[in-house]
Amino acid sequence: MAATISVFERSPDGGRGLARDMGVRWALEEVGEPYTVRALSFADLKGEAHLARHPFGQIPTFEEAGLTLFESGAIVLHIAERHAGLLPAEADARMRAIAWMFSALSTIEPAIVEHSMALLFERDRPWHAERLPLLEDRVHARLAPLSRRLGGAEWLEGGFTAGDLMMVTVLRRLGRSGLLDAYPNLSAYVARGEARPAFVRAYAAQRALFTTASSY
Ligand code: GTB
Repeated sequence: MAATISVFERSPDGGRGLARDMGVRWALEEVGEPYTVRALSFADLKGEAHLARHPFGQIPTFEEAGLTLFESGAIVLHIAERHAGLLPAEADARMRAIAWMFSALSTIEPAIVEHSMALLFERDRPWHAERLPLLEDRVHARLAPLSRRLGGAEWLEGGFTAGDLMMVTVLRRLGRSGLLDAYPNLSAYVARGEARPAFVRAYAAQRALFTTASSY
């Protein structure tokens, strides 16, 4: 039976694929697994039915054959563990790819999220202009070593892995901030990820929700 994932009925990103269902969709497309979508309003997210799936009332969730999961990283790891194509077979290489997934979510993403939250919600605060450069510095403190490590390689550990999928997904959240521009190899890395046929299909699928009628 196909997996079901929960997604925003209408993502605040306007269809740019920046919400966390994007990585899950991408992983499912990479391994060729079909899935169905439960599109939820913000009210649905906090209703009892969804809170039973996700304790924090968020997207994404994943359900398949009696298993219900939340946390996009755990979901992508689950997909990668059970299907060929996203993790190397050799044990050490496999762990290195998983380490990059953790790195994307716990080392790189927090600085990016903090920066984007400041742009979205703190522009009218008196301290915004003073705080923003500090947040930009924190993003650069993560991007510079990542850029150095990637160097001229195509992917972080040999072939494309779930580590790259998660890293590209996280870097895409920099959106139009321009912060990636100082790192041409990281910009090219993100573009390579976005050019993968599985990414293109996942992006089109989330965007399709914006061509159908909205409830708000
Ligand atoms: N750690 C969890 C995971 O990785 O799954 C975090 C899940 C999460 O933050 N979900 C967000 C959510 O459900 C959506 S993705 N928020 C609703 C709520 O908490 O009530 C975060 C997100 C939202 C919007 C944009 N955007 O518009 O660009 C980007 C990312």
